[in-house]
Amino acid sequence: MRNFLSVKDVLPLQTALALAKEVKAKPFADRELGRDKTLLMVFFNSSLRTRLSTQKAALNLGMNVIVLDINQGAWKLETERGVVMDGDKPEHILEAIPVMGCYCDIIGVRAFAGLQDRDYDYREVILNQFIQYSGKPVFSMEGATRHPLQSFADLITIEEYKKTPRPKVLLTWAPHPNALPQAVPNSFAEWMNQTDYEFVITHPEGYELDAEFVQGAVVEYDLEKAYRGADFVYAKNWSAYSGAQYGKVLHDDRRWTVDAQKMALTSNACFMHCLPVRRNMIVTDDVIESPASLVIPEAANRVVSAQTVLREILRGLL
Ligand code: AN0
Ligand code: CP
Repeated sequence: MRNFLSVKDVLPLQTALALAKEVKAKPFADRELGRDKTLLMVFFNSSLRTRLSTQKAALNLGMNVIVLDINQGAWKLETERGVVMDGDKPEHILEAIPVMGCYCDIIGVRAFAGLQDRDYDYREVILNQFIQYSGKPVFSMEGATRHPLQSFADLITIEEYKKTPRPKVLLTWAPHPNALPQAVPNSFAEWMNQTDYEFVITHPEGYELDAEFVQGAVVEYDLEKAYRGADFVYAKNWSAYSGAQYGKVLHDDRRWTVDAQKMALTSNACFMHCLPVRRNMIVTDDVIESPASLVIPEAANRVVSAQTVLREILRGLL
């Protein structure tokens, strides 16, 4: 594998899951693979899990790790070509990226959607610039449109906890005070659509996702029907995708908060969320604290997804 940006880079999923199982069973089996190799993790946005789990994954593989927070201590970067740089940004990303490439063997990038310009966001300008100008393999630590390391960890978690071969997986929008990107739900849908699960998406009208990610999934606007018989309830907030509403919070309708009443409609469903989560907005205290909540094992599997991906990229460098 050269770059890891979406599910397409690890198909077929059965193979990816088998590799993840190997990594989970023997996390230190490949310590020589990463010897004298350096991972650079570049963050344009905050992170707890991605930062720690990806670093841990690299250390398990014997790699060295450097972390750069663009907004804390680095020069502010201009990202648009052709700009007369007389403002507050002392460096252009077109120099910064090849320089970063000189100091490492693999680069992980986190660059969220700005939610101002849908076309710009959905072109994944920053990730693509890293691929084009760094000279090194690049993997997404959440881009503008996808969060594939999260979705891979979600899939591993569902495989570990499912009680039927084809579980019903419900992706539900839930309220949040701020405008959040569509990357997590887009990516989750993209991965679920590669499985043979029964996959259903529910959200209030106006929060429709890009059809490229929804594909053949069932979109159910009736909350009761959506929850009924679900084996997994995967909650996430996102801002509007459609037209002029792009990036906006249309409302934060609390009827969509995941609570015990809705969970009671399911087939004893497990609760999932990528974290960080706003309690009593997205999900009530009692649901997230219940034995059905998988949020911690799900976060733990972020090491497994990152290590599986890094191992394949390192093998590609041999
Ligand atoms: C981010 C998002 O919704 O994309 C990161 C999630 C992993 N969440 C927040 O900014 C709260
Ligand atoms: N789930 C996730 O990616 O968390 P962080 O934003 O803390 O990395």
